[in-house]
Amino acid sequence: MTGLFITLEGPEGAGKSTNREYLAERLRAAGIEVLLTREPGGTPLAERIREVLLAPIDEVMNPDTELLLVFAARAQHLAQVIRPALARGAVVLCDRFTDSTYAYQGGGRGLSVERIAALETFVQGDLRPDLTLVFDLPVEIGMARASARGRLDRFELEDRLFFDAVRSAFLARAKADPARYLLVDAAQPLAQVQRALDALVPTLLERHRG
Ligand code: T5A
Repeated sequence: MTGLFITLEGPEGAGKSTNREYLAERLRAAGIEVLLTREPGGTPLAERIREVLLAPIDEVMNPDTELLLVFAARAQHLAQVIRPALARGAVVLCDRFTDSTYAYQGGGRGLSVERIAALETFVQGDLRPDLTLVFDLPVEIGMARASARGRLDRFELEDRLFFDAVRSAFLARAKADPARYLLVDAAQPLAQVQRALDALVPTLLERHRG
């Protein structure tokens, strides 16, 4: 039995966490085991790496260091949580995954796609998400939502150019592979976003069964 691996992606404040919970409730109502998790993080050790990645520090983190930390956390998360859950047939809903690496370390930091792709293959083998929901919204709306929460993390302190590049990278990836990506207009009121997710549930149940 193999499960279904669904990732939720997009810039800060796009509603990934909110909608991950919503989608999980809908799928659980159909009697399916749903595992909710997130990156960076998802295991105690990977959560410690997350703290290193997100905490603002005086030292500039080298982009390669950042890239390796992200993939170190991912290797742990895959081994401890994601692969076992998929093997027992669960639906895994993961808040951010490797598309965030292409968007933040690739688009934002300017690291090459080839370098990221090499680590993706090294860490994941041939595992890729079955479906990726990209929650898209203008940078200023996302930042306003994130700022309303209070203290900003190391990424949220980046400038507008960084977040424009992040958004463009997500959009380019979604456009290049419409079979795997579904673009969600996350600037709409939450009720409308959730109606779009409701419409997706029968397809997800079908794919999980099939
Ligand atoms: N990172 C991560 C990398 O650089 N490389 C990687 O490979 C990976 C995996 C993680 C950081 O790590 C970086 C990227 C990130 O900067 P995070 O905390 O996991 O950080 O991610 P954030 O995007 O910062 O999390 P947020 O909580 O800001 O965003 P969400 O989850 O998209 O948004 P959510 O659901 O918490 O909603 C934010 C607020 O908006 C409201 C919600 O109620 C909430 O108050 N909201 C809406 N309001 C109006 N209309 C809607 N449609 C709304 N949807 C949500």
